[in-house]
Amino acid sequence: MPKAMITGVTGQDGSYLAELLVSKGYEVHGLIRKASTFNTDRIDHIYQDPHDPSARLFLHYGDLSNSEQLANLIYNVRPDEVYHLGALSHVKVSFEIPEYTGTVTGLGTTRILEAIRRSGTPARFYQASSSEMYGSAPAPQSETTPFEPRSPYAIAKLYAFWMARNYREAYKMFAVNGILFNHESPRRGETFLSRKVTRAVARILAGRQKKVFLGNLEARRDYGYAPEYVEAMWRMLQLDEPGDFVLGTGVAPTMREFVEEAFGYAGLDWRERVEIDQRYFRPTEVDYLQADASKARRLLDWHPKVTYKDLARIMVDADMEAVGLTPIGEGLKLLDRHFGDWHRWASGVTAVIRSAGNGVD
Ligand code: NAP
Ligand code: G4F
Repeated sequence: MPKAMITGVTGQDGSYLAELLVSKGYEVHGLIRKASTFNTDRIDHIYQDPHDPSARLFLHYGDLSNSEQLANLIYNVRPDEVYHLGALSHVKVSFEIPEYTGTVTGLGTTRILEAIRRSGTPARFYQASSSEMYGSAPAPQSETTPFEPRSPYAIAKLYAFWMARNYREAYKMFAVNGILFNHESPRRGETFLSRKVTRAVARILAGRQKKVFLGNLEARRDYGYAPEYVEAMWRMLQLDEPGDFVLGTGVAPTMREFVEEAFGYAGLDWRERVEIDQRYFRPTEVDYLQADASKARRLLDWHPKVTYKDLARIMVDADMEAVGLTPIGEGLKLLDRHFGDWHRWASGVTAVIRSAGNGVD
């Protein structure tokens, strides 16, 4: 049975990836942080008591800021594949805690790479690189576009990108960079734009909230559906040779267009419900991210199906269900049509959203 280790297993992508790998017959080991509140909501539905012989997901406490724990874990588990998804992933927050961002999002990658190297395990390594690294580089961006990062987060990710490349070249490690453009889902954290908006739509419909405060709505993001992206992460580690891959849909709406779509789907006029608040603007913004994912189409046979309009419907439906409303239903039909069972997340997502409580913005 192949063994995988996932850092960031409690996050959006980590939870979908854990599901995918368990469904493919992997034994999955996830790194989780010790918190005083429950932080495993997104994976509770696939977690079983480790004493159960059919258990396939095992969780280990650790932190990306501590190399000793990481080294022990990799030495003891000896995974075949390591998916390094853990990071401080919020761009706006990275401006507020730039040093911590460097330690976790940047140096965290070095700690894992070094733990693999020193353990002598021939593990394949996936680095969660980001389209944010392109910053102000003109769109569309591909694997050959020079990076022009515009945030502490992007700069930390760029350092990590080059560390993965360096270990590939220096130590012949099978290390890949997935340069992923924005991918969203009902499991997206509540403070990212897409989820903040779809959650607000549902809560407005339920009478729990009157309006939502947002920042710059003129930036463009290439929006895809997260489960499709984790499938491509796995494909990257099955290749004969390691490489770097851009993943995105090639379609980049403004955030205003996404807001319009989500509110419009629910029959609401967004102009009556959205207020612009300077607090949510960034000191430096990334204006235009649009993927040229032709390499992934060619070498990974990767063809994402979900558009940003579909995404608005899927996420509004899920958030409506979470607040106890009957979903409008187009999003659920889209998932059925495109994917069938795996992406229906019947047990998982609803529970996650229900337990998410009020959150913050
Ligand atoms: P996410 O939902 O924010 O998940 C981040 C994960 O990292 C969580 O499990 C979090 O744990 C964990 N983490 C944070 N700090 C940690 C620390 N000090 N030690 C150990 N674990 C820590 O992010 P995501 O959207 O799934 O993204 C996954 C990865 O892809 C991230 O590296 C992100 O930067 C990158 N990425 C994301 C996108 C996107 O559009 N989603 C695009 C490009 C790249 P807690 O649950 O305890 O907070
Ligand atoms: O949803 P966002 O915070 O995502 P952002 O900054 O694009 O970063 C995400 O995608 C990256 C890939 O390019 C990942 F690497 C990163 O980890 C993360 O997953 O913001 C999207 C856009 C920005 O232009 C932001 O300025 O929406 C704008 N925005 C407007 N109002 C807002 C808000 N963003 C947030 N989070 N909250 C607002 O109220």
